[in-house]
Amino acid sequence: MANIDYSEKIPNNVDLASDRKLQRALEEWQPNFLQWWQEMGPDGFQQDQIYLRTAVSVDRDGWAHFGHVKMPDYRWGIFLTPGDENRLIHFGDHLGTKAWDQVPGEYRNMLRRIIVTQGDTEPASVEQQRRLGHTAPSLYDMRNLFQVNVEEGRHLWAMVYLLHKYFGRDGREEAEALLERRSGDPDSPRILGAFNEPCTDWLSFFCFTTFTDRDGKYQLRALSESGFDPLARTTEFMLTEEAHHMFVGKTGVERILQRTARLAKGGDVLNQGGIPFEMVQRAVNFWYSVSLDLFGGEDSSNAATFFGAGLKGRDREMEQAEHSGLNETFKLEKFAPDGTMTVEELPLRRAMNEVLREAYVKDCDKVVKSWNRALEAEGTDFRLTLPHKRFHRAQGVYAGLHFDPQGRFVTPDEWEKRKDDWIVNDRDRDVLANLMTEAVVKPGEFAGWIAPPPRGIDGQPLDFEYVKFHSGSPYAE
Ligand code: BYC
Ligand code: FE
Ligand code: FE
Repeated sequence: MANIDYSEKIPNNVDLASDRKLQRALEEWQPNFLQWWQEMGPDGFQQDQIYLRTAVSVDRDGWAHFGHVKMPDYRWGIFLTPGDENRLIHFGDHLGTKAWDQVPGEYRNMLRRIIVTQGDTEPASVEQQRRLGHTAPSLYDMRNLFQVNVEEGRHLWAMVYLLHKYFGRDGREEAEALLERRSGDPDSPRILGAFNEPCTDWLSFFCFTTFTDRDGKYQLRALSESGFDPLARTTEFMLTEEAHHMFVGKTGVERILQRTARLAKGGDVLNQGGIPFEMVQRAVNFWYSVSLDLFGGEDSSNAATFFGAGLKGRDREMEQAEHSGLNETFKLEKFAPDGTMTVEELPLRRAMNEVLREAYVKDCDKVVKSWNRALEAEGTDFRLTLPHKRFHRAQGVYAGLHFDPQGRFVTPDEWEKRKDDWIVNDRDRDVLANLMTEAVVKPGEFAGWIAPPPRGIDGQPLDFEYVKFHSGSPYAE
């Protein structure tokens, strides 16, 4: 069933109406979600009409419908890519056996944990971004922010559906807990590191959607290989939404670089209200490195178990030469506290986090190359680089040690001396806060620190009213 039924209270293509108990449970969760959205979703814009796209079908063409809606009226629902009844598990210990449409008892806790961890990141990102509307550089950008936010809300629905449908009472409890943890809260933080980092300026937002949402792409790809078929089908559809989030990030950073390049020709960038290249590099270094941490440890028994069990595969598992993961090893470079390096040979299964991270690194590398082409087209000499994967790590074998952006071992003293050159520092945060003090809300206008995009959304012109403010809004004319 590819089409989505919007006459239902909870839009879905999973025939929810045929399972009354599940439908009731989700309808009980719905008001709690909406309450969370009011409290922790975009602050101050809930009554405005945003030009959003909504899924109308999970088919390849035409799943998007655009129109002005108030965010709380967005039709969050449950969409799965259609299944293949004969699908087989194609990696790990159960290779060649039929994919599961129920949770296998022996993997129940593991699967729940994966789903909860995935689910936790979605509301976390909305919380991190909740005040950014007030400093949006244009209506176009404000609309993109809110589009990302409502879709992350939908990703939460996707995981909550799985918890409710397949995990009984503890699934329902986990679904409640997903609305209770808070990004950055010392007592009840979100599960993964990057999702507790403040994201209070638009340079951070664009780096986050470039690098952190891209971790989402790779984690979702690995889960879309899962032998647990409902997880594979739900993550498959989430991936189609993810593409827009990364588009927002990549083009956002690119437009900052273009603006900076143009300003640099006229003198000091900062004095002219632009964002210096070095500051962009420090933001890239920060968000890229905290996103690398999201792949977990290089040597991980969890990763080995997930792969062996057939719960989480590699990127494009079908294209791998061998699917048991038992016949190969992985060479991992390790460092002693004095900086001596040794190479350890790991069974491949234990290195699955690192294998996925490597695919991610290659993808990030392409993004940076494309930014550099944009810089070249502007006729400037500055080039961005990705820091080494050992740089500024808090998870895995490089955590607790220090490396420079080239990956060379440095002492703690050296790190202390240089870190403000390498990652966003307090001065950068002040500068950005001073540049971004208010939203630019006149259609077609853009803040001075960013270039306009080449075209609008859904074929609309740049001066389209992407956000229509309600009459009581401080932004209404
Ligand atoms: N921060 O064996 P290890 C997205 C924990 S993003 C804090 O090395 P494992 C999105 C780990 O939990 C995609 N803790 O790692 C993007 C474990 O804890 P326990 C999200 C961390 O388990 C933008 C311990 O360290 N999806 O969708 O193999 C906007 C040792 O773990 C971190 C997923 O993550 C960290 N960075 O792998 C919106 C997919 N890293 O057991 C949305 C589901 C590790 O000692 N999750 N730890 O208590 C997973 O597959 C795995 O949980 C991980 C970790 C890959 C995250
Ligand atoms: Fe997401
Ligand atoms: Fe996303």
